[in-house]
Amino acid sequence: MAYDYSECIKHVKSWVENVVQSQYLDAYQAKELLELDERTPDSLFAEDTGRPLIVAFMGGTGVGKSSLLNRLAGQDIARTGVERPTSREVTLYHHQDISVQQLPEGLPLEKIKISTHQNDERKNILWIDMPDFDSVEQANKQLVMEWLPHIDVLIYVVSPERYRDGKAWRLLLAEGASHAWLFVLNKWDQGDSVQYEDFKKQLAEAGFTDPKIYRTTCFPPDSTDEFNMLVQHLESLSEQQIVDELKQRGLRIRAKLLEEKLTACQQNFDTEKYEQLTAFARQQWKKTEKLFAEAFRWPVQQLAQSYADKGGRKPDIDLWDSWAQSRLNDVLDEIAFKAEALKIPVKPLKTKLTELSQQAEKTLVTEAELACRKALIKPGNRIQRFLIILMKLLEFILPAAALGLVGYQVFIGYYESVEEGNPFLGVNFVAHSILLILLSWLIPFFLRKKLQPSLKKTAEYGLQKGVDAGLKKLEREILDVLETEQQATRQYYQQLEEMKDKCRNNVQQTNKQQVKQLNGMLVDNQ
Ligand SMILES: Nc1nc2c(ncn2[C@@H]2O[C@H](COP(=O)(O)OP(=O)(O)O)[C@@H](O)[C@H]2O)c(=O)[nH]1
Ligand SMILES: [Mg+2]
Repeated sequence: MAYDYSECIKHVKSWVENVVQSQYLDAYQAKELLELDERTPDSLFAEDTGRPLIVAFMGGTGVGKSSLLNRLAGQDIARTGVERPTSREVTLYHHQDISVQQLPEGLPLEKIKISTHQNDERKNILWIDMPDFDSVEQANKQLVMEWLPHIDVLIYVVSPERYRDGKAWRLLLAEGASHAWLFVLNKWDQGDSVQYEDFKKQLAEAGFTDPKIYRTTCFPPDSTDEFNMLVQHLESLSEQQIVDELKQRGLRIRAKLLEEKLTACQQNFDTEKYEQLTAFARQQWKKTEKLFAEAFRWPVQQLAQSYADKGGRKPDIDLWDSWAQSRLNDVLDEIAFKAEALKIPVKPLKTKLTELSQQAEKTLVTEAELACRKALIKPGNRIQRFLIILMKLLEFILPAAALGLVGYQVFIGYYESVEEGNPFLGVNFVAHSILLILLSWLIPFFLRKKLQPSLKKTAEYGLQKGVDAGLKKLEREILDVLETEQQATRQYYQQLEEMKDKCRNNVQQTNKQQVKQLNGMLVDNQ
């Protein structure tokens, strides 16, 4: 499967930009990923098939890079030190059939000089003479850095007196593993074998165990030097197979770097920290809830009294005051501070907690009012309500039973007085009957009145219940915010994992046989 590295990088970058925008990453954390390089040697060409090997001369001022290219071309295509103390331009030298369609972005065209040739034997190599890397001009360094990702083989040119030049040497150490390298010890007419051996030793320390060093003399030209061997070596590398292998190697290195950076980025999305934050939030809320429960007792009583005074209509007293708002903000701030200490993305969390804080009064007051209304409609608790209904029934049943009993006695008394001639019911009976009927009604009536809660008590009971429910709801909302944040974090972590997988799966594995021809040119065998 073709590995489209630049597509992958573009995808990563647009992902990072989105995450930065949604504030789950800050600019500093995103820097590494945003600075990823999309450039490859292939990106110089529009077509993906059959490109030349891209070879560049690199090194300090005056070591003879331009002279080497001119010697190769058989004509003066690059300016040498005689004309200009430092080269400020890049010279491209390639076959006329090759076209570099996509020059590095942002490079001024006047900084590029292109010379073409018609030698078909050298069709597969594109040569680049880089500007002097160690010159005082910052722009030169920038030019080299812009070109570097597009190069397959770097020819590190030194002279006997400057073979471990400062800036260029540091670049070799930094970029060593990312390219294939050949070395030229130019101005060999001024050199000796001690310098050659020492240079070799320095390269071994830099990671090149068996470096390919070519000793050349360009001025005056010496046809017996190793220049032709250098050219032959490069020509042998220009077979499509090797170019492809170099290309794959470059991609593997880039993919590995990308994977490392994606892994490093995953550290910003640690979901386990949310468990700690949630535990902390619960603990803090417990304290706040206790404080609120005590603090709301007084306004609840006041409010209940007002309800009673207004005969159950809604009074103009606020349950939620600035004190309550401040306490809530305090606990939310503490949660945000903790998140910051745990290195959890705090900005989106703060935004959500602020929204919650702005809605808190409404949440609590709505719950309190609702519960109060319910209580006013259905006063008292269940047992009270049951007993009240029972008393209401007894108020009817007991007097009815007493009446029945009295009626029966009247009927029996009348019958017996007629049958047996007994005297009829007396005044005593009448007084007792009235008392019985009265008491059978009065007792349940009195008990019902006693059981019936007052308007104030009913309102207070409802409001208290509502405040408790409101506080529980606020706690739920806080925990919901944390859960949402945890989910978002988990999602970002997984997206990074998917990007890593994609990048890993698309890279072809090393073909050791092909790498053999690159022996001595690579720092490691990636
Ligand atoms: N003695 C000697 N001088 C050389 C040799 N190669 C190049 N030069 C001179 O070194 C100077 C700098 O060469 P140039 O190619 O411009 O170096 P660049 O800055 O690396 O491109 C010029 O004056 C060349 O004539 C060489 O092999 N031997
Ligand atoms: Mg030059």
